[in-house]
Amino acid sequence: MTQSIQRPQWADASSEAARAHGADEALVLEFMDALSSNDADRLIAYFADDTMYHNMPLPAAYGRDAVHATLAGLFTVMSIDKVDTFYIASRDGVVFTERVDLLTALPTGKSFELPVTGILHIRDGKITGWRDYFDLRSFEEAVDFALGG
Ligand code: HPN
Repeated sequence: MTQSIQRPQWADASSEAARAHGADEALVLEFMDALSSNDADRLIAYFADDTMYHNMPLPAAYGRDAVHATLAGLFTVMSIDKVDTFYIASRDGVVFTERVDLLTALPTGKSFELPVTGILHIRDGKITGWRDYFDLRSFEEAVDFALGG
């Protein structure tokens, strides 16, 4: 079944700012599409060795092995069903995204459309850093499951 996300009223899909300009932004949109594979082995191929991943309300992961473990751990308790990137922009290898990620907590089966601002650093076609900013409590309350411990 194809999952859909209700776009916020302010998200203008016809804006040029919703489309990738340049290789770094194209890579990030490809990666955002790949997230719904929920396959840590596939996703880790996008990352450099000296990388980091930080869901800002949660502990950061440094290095490719730690990023892989974080992704694999997340996918034991939640699925990423779809990522809708409304706006994307970049400068000097730093790519800014404004998105809604449709997530499901596996223990409860409840889904939530989580607004996210994500910043990805790209070097030579690989992710060297990924930080996502979001309201963890809104997710946890909506899906009746605590990721924050
Ligand atoms: N980027 C994502 O959608 C996955 C991050 C996990 C968020 C946990 C609420």
